[in-house]
Amino acid sequence: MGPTGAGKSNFIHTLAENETAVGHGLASYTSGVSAYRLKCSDDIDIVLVDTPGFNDTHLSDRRILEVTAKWVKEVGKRDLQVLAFLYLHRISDNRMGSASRKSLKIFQKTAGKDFFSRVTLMTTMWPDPADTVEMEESEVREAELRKEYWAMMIEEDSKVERFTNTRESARKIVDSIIIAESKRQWSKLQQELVDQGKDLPATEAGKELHAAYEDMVARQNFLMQQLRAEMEKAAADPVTITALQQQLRDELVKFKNARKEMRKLESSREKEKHHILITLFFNFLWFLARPGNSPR
Ligand SMILES: Nc1nc2c(ncn2[C@@H]2O[C@H](COP(=O)(O)OP(=O)(O)OP(=O)(O)O)[C@@H](O)[C@H]2O)c(=O)[nH]1
Ligand SMILES: [Mg+2]
Repeated sequence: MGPTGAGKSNFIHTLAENETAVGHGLASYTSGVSAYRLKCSDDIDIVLVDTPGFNDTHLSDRRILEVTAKWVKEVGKRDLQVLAFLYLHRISDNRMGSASRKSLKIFQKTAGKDFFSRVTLMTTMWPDPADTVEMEESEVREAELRKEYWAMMIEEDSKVERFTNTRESARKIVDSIIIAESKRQWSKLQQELVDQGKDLPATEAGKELHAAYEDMVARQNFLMQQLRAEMEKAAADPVTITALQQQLRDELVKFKNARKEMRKLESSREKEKHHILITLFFNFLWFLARPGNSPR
């Protein structure tokens, strides 16, 4: 798992030397969950699962979580468990942007704290070691990730690995996971969906994404208020007004989209509760309105 363009498909492609779809350019690539079988030894086969990354250019984050959850649930029903998670991060990113932070938070809720010991935090896109300046900068970023963003997971025994874009490097990482995995344990999302029968919005990962949409809706709202205030000030300047109107229209589209996605993520149980209350209320009104019950 990991944000779009982190190198998930490329890692599997390098390891399994198969027809995995690897993206080119800046657009997101993988749109569904796909599984690839890899023979590690005579008696060990592993299945590598590729997922679409958050902040995809084509799919909403809600859809991505849904697609992933569906897969996790299906395999869970067949009593198959996720053995380990690999979470990928581009070391070439020179700052931890909001998209990467959101992706990490949702991932943490997907795995659950009890599963952190089975997570490998893997950095991709390492520079050529001969480029000492780039290498030093990347190492500083890796130290920062360890100290700040990944600290809580490392404390719970998540591993940190560097992927250097070779088959040997990929194999070394997978081998260390296989060696470490002796105990069976369910990931948080799988426990919630299969064992506890929760629907996606009621899971920790679903709630985290809902909170991210809430923030987005509030931010968009604030931006629109600012634009409206600016329009009032610029009332005498038609060119500025036209430009601000266009900006406002764009923000409104983003606001509506975020609100729509957020509502879709509202627990169907919550909706059910509201439905029951409304039905009870109308039944009560109907009871009052019956001739025998009408006030004298
Ligand atoms: N140099 C280098 N390039 C990489 C590495 N990992 C991925 N790439 C390149 O980065 C681009 C994106 O990689 P993908 O594997 O498609 O990314 P992804 O995480 O699967 O992205 P989505 O499918 O959109 O979620 C591709 O052009 C890869 O070849 C790496 O470690 N080093
Ligand atoms: Mg991909």
